[in-house]
Amino acid sequence: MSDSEGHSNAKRTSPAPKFITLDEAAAMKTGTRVTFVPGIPAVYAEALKNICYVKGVPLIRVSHPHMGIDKATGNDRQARLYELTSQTGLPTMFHDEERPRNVWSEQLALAERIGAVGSPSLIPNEIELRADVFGLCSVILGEDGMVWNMRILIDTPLGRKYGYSEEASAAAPDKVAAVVSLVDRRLEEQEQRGRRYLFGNAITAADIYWATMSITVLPPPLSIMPRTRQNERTMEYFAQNSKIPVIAQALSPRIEDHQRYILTTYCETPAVLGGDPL
Ligand SMILES: N[C@@H](CCC(=O)N[C@@H](CS)C(=O)NCC(=O)O)C(=O)O
Repeated sequence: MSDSEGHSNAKRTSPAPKFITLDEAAAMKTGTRVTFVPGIPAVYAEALKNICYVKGVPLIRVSHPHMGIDKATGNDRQARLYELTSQTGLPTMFHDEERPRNVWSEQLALAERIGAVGSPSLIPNEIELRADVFGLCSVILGEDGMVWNMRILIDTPLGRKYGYSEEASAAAPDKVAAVVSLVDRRLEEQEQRGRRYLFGNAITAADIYWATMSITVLPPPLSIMPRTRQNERTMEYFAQNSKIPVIAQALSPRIEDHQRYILTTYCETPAVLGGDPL
């Protein structure tokens, strides 16, 4: 889709979506089922939801089990997810009777394949552009990338899963800022050509992933990302990240404009999170 073409982000989802259980999702033989934590914009899940929205893929939401031990039973709360998928990452995606997918690149490829006829192509056919899109997505979503380093800014159980240590945490702000600056340079080059997208003259997966992941360092207004009882602390954490000096310095009006443009034009806004809206 070119700059000049309009795009509707008309609401299709109930503000109080239903979440089915993991067992219900696993038993289904048709449909696209994705795990979420109700009320929380966990960014990989949020990004996949946005990718599927752009592709016109209707999602069935599934409750992702929390990390840790269930106090009542003493069992690992994610044991069933592990049994089904040999991993515990959020989001896990089931489609029809295919194998579950839990890595963003595989989830993207699936969404591209099952997307509605006429939906934007998020993976460019042109091979150089495709390499550019996956290259940028890798430093945003991959190991030791922007989100990975955002997670180890502070010491949490999730951060420990991703190698939190005092040294790794001290290096993280520079690594996050380096990706923000890279995106800013890209947007500047595109701006000089009169383009609003990260690559070429049309939306790609890189725009959707970046606009969504950037909320971890640049929280959008409530009209885009509403507050829920479950996400208040997460959003405060994201707001704190935006004030870390090296990150604050890298964030530019261009980054903000792009985030707002992509989220309000292509994704469902206000984001539909479930949980308990405030
Ligand atoms: N596995 C995903 C990334 C998703 C991810 O890192 N999810 C985190 C939450 S932000 C998670 O669930 N980590 C815990 C786990 O994998 O058990 C990918 O590579 O695309």
